[in-house]
Amino acid sequence: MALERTLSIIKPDATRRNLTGKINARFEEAGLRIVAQKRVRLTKEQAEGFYAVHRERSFFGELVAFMISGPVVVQVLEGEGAVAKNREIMGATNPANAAAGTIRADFAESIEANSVHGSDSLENAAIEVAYFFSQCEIAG
Ligand code: RTP
Ligand code: MG
Repeated sequence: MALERTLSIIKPDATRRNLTGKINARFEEAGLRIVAQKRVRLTKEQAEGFYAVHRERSFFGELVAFMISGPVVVQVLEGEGAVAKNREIMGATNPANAAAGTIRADFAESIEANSVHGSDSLENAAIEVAYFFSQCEIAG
């Protein structure tokens, strides 16, 4: 399997509950390396741009409001098959459907406040990493 990079976001529900370290430990235990990381407050425009694929969905306004409701930690995870591996350890979008032992099963509050984002394909990972990080901010 190839070495990949994927974009991860620790969402406001998780930063509010001080879960950054616990979530980062899950990544590291799974063999993913945090090669870039910053804690930021997204602007409305940044959140809308990031989730633009969902702009026609009924939950778009609420999703954007949630993502700007507190600080987030945006990060680049690197590892063998990092995109799929991260999706696996995150668990399903709705924590009620997330497999036992996944981040969302253990930490998410709801389908919206579900603690983490992870890129869903290698192609989107490259776009999402570039949305938040320049090359010189990533140290692999
Ligand atoms: P993400 O993009 O954040 O990694 O999550 P995902 O792929 O598992 O889910 P996606 O379908 O891309 O949805 C993006 C985020 O929108 C919120 N959501 N709310 N109220 C709802 O029915 C609903 N559905 C989705 C969640 O925060 C989800 O992660
Ligand atoms: Mg998604």
